[in-house]
Amino acid sequence: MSQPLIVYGMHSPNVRKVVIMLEELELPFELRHVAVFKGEQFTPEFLALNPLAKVPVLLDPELEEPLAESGAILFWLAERTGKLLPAQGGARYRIMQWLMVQMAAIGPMLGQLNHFQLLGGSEPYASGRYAAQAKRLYRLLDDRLAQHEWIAGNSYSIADIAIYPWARYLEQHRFDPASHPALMRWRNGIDARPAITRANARMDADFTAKTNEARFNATPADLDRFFGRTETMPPADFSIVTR
Ligand SMILES: N[C@@H](CCC(=O)N[C@@H](CS)C(=O)NCC(=O)O)C(=O)O
Repeated sequence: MSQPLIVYGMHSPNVRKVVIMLEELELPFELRHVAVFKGEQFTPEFLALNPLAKVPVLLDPELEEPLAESGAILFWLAERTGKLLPAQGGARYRIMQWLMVQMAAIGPMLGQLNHFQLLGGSEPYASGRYAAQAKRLYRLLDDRLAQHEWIAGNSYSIADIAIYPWARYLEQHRFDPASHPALMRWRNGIDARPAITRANARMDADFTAKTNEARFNATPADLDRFFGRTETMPPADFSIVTR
């Protein structure tokens, strides 16, 4: 393959999944930073890549159009190369199950916990709710990994790659690693993979400083837009639900 793949992204767990996958597959790729804290995802140029205005987005010469959603990107790259996802059989669908758990539950719930616990949202109801969801999800992972070497069974797969960047938040989310020994065994095993070292280096070199700079230079209006805080929000009395 001559032309490198291009990944639009930032320093974030959903982007890290794709960078890890590309390093595992040893495919050549370029990274392009999107300053989401400054609203670059809402420019017409970026919306043409992903109308949902989120990173990551993959440009691959083998696809006619840009591909968004990290789970779809992992799925595509696995199918494109025939690696990290069997072509058929029960193991394939077990991997899909855990990929969906990541996309539907782990990412959204831990992402909300990041917002309300780590980024300074001050809503006790919200941070309590998402901490409870996170507790349930970290417990699910630890229990699963106590029974299986890898999340979907006997082989390292795109399900492990999808979950790993989010599982790195365990301590920041104030859960005890000692209470999650199987999760820690699995996480340490992934940490030791050469592709992870390379992916971390690429993330640090191409994204970390730029994302921090965008975040610290964001105006209050930029942050309101990024966090979806607007003056038109209904009051938090749930009346909209009953209307
Ligand atoms: N389900 C999506 C989530 C992507 C996502 O939430 N991306 C964040 C960064 S991690 C983003 O681009 N946020 C910008 C925004 O929502 O305006 C995926 O897994 O790709």
